[in-house]
Amino acid sequence: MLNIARRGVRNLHNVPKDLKEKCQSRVVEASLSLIREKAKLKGGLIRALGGAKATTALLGVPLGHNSSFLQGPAFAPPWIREAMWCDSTNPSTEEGKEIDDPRVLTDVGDLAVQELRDSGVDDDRLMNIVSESVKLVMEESPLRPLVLGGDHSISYPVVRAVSEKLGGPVDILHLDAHPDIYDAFEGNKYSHASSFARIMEGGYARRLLQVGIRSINREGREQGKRFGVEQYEMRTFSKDRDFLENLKLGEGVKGVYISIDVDCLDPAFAPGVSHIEPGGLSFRDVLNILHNLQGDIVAADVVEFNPQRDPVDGMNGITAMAAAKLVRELTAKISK
Ligand SMILES: [Mn+2]
Repeated sequence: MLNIARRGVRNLHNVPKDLKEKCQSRVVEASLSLIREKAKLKGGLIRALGGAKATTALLGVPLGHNSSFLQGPAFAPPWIREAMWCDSTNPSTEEGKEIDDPRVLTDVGDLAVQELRDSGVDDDRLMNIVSESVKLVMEESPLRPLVLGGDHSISYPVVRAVSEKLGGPVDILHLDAHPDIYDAFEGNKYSHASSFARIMEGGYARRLLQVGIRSINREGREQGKRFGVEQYEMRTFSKDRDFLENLKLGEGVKGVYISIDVDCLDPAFAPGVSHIEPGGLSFRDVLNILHNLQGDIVAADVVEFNPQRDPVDGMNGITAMAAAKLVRELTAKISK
């Protein structure tokens, strides 16, 4: 269960190549068809209701095998959804949006990542499929994707899709304990520790602001300089707070993308992550940054929640509720 990377894929060695390719293509098409049809259904409903200029659409990408340590984030999306709709709280976000209004929030379900990998789809193709699924959501005005990870490797294909679909770069606000900007990690260019190197190389972001950083080495700083990344480290957060709580982003580009690694939060607030790194942001710090941000949020992701490390047996644990509240507040930020 822990090591899902090794499931499935290696059992296909004896299948004839042409049969394997034919079956793979059908699994790929079936996976994308489900996302496409759900996006059409939800988009049609919202357009019929009228009055929405931007509606947040959840898209789960349960992918965990590009983690360098644990793979539990592959199991996160259903836990986040359950916590979002937990009766212990109500559907109102802090600033008064109602997430049970389909014009504010809808859901197109999860991409069938494990089924794709079980059919032998490799990562080059899988990343393209993730991008394709994001574009299918964006096809259906007024839907805007809020992607539930998954490990942080998914941000690369998601941001790429958003930028390609909108026809230019975005500004990215990236909240994380780590810069995730290694050229490659343990030989994996798709590693969850390398997603922002791929994004910057691709020219998908004009500005990249990294906030909450407190585990960074020389390569992380050098890569940051190389790509012109604005890295705000926790050790200077008290000095940077005023600036970070009054951000204005996305002008002159296609909008703002927000990527939240749950480990940006101090482990006191969110212990259910793979890489526990003390000295992080409080939940209120993150909300202040989000609530006060000015800009058109075109898409977002919440990644790296690891339900296998959340207390209370993962059952509505504290980190699930934290991740869910981040999703709820991001929903309010995106929808209009
Ligand atoms: Mn991280």
